[in-house]
Amino acid sequence: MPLVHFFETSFGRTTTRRIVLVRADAEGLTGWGEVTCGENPFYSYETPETAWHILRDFLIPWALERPWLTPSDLASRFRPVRGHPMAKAALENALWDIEAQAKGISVATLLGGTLDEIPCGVSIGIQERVEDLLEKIARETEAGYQRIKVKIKPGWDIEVLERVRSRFPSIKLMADANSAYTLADLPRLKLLDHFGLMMVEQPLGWDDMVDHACLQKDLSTPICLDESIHSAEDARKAISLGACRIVNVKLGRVGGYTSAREVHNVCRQAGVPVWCGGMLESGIGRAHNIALSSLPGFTLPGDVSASRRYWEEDIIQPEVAVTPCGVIPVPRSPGLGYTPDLPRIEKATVRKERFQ
Ligand code: OSB
Ligand code: MG
Repeated sequence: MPLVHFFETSFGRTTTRRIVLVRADAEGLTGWGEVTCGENPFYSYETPETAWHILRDFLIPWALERPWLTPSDLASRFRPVRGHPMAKAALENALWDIEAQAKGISVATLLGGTLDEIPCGVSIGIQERVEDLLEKIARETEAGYQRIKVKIKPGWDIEVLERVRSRFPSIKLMADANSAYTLADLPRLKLLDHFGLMMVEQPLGWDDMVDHACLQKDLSTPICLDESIHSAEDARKAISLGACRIVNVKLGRVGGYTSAREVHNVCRQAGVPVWCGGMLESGIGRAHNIALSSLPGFTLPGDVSASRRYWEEDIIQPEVAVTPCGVIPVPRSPGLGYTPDLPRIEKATVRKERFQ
């Protein structure tokens, strides 16, 4: 699926998404999940090909074995596979969709979600020119989005943030470095404290907590961890080390709803706010993100935004839309609350495999 606009981070530019969807049929009901990995092993090691392999050769055969009673039981059964959280999440989440439909409730309700609407922010990638970024921030702010996240990397950071702040002195602003710095950049990173940022996301190593704890001691801007958090245990360790004051929860990165809810619970207990990140999802993954964001600890605006920011034509009906106040209402109809558009999905499909 081609993106409406390229999306660039410190690890590269994405123009077209290759998305693996999981469709599960059980007892006359159909559930959907999305593998949220990137096309290349840059954000994490997973790719559509590794996910296909892990799903086909391990997770799907295990899911077809009985008995299992709940989606969370299946998550436990997946535990012997080390890593590959995005492959696991796609299948587990499809089963939450089915379970919710079977009970006649929404996925949000099944999960224990309490929020009726979720506050939305946007993530704006690295642009060719600072003027393009300022233009985009103006547009998204006017559309009602409650906070702006900009991507930074060495060479696109302090000067860019200075321009953004001088044009938009009072917007809620944050920066995401996707691991583009090391502690050797400490003097430069300390300059981030001048911009009144809500937080800086994952400035250091993608698998690091120790250096982030070191950095947080010298930084008044809160650090938010993304890449480093894969489980509730990771969240507990990061919080106890002082490696972050905020956590970005992504369903794919933590391996599905069961784990995402545990991460949420650990953070909530510790008084650490969480928000839901994004992975340039199609409508299927986006709908799951909305359900997750209804949990009570999701108090900060996340990266879940309108379908039209990504796609000419999304693969769900209705498309995800954001109100002028910058919120998405949480659907309470059975399942995801958005209907997969089968002809659209069929049209975009290049490979299919079926298991019985
Ligand atoms: O680090 O949050 C990130 C997109 C792809 C990979 C990693 C990240 C992102 C985003 C975009 O920031 C979030 C979105 O708009 O879906
Ligand atoms: Mg991030």
